[in-house]
Amino acid sequence: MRVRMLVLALLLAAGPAAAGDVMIHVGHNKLDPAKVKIQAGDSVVFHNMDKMPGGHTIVSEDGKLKSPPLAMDGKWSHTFVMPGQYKFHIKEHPDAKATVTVE
Ligand SMILES: [Cu+2]
Repeated sequence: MRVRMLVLALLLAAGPAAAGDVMIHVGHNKLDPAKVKIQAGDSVVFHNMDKMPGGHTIVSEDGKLKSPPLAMDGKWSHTFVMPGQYKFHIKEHPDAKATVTVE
């Protein structure tokens, strides 16, 4: 009984990583996956996997969204409330692009 409650407490402590959230891995010249589809209200987490002097910065094509510079293992999360297509690239690697489709 006591063990079961502990397990439940640990599950709750794992936090509100909502079911619809997706992760995009950030690397040198790479956003992976390059295309993700989510529902309005879901979040996308950009997770930097590579060490880069000055960090990796995620920017939207229209310039409206911008992460802080992400150090190695740094994460940036954005919640998308409006349906649409959002294109991103890595500031330091402009050819590394990703598209977030919000339904
Ligand atoms: Cu890099």
